[in-house]
Amino acid sequence: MNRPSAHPRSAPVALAVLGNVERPATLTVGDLRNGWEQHQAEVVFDCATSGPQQHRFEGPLLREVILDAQPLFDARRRKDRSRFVLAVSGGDGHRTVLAWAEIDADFGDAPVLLATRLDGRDLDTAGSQLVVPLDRCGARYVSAITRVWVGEWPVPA
Ligand SMILES: Nc1nc2c(c(=O)[nH]1)N[C@H]1C(S)=C(S)[C@@H](COP(=O)(O)O)O[C@H]1N2
Ligand SMILES: [Mo]
Repeated sequence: MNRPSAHPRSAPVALAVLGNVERPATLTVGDLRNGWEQHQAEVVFDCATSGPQQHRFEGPLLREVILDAQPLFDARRRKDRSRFVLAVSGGDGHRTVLAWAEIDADFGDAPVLLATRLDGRDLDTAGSQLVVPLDRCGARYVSAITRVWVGEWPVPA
């Protein structure tokens, strides 16, 4: 299924890592490929509208990319880490959240990827896609990622 894109085909989609981080960054798919070890994932997920999908993704672990941006938690304190969330947005406005603890090696340790390849095709012009291998639903497989906000979940007033 094709989705309308806000980005011309020729302009690579870069994603911003921002929020409560020491080192915000803007990363192209090329940066994601060259800067971190590439992991592979064979996934099956179900879409409410288009049925079951099977894909092969490749890319760095979301955890490693975000750790390099230096989230402003005390890395030695698990309770501190457990308060952080990641909000992942696509260029079309679709967005979702993960708890940092889902991908933290001391908690859920989920092998969530920022894909650089999908079924053998490079995603440089399409943009990176979030890969959540343990999800049975496709909704969090956000494509054409434009930003990942990282921060502490605020205490409600
Ligand atoms: N940017 C963006 N990513 C998205 C969506 C979307 O609407 N926009 N839909 C999600 C949903 S609901 C599903 S099931 C999968 C669909 O993946 P497919 O396009 O390979 O079928 O993409 C997910 N990623
Ligand atoms: Mo879906």
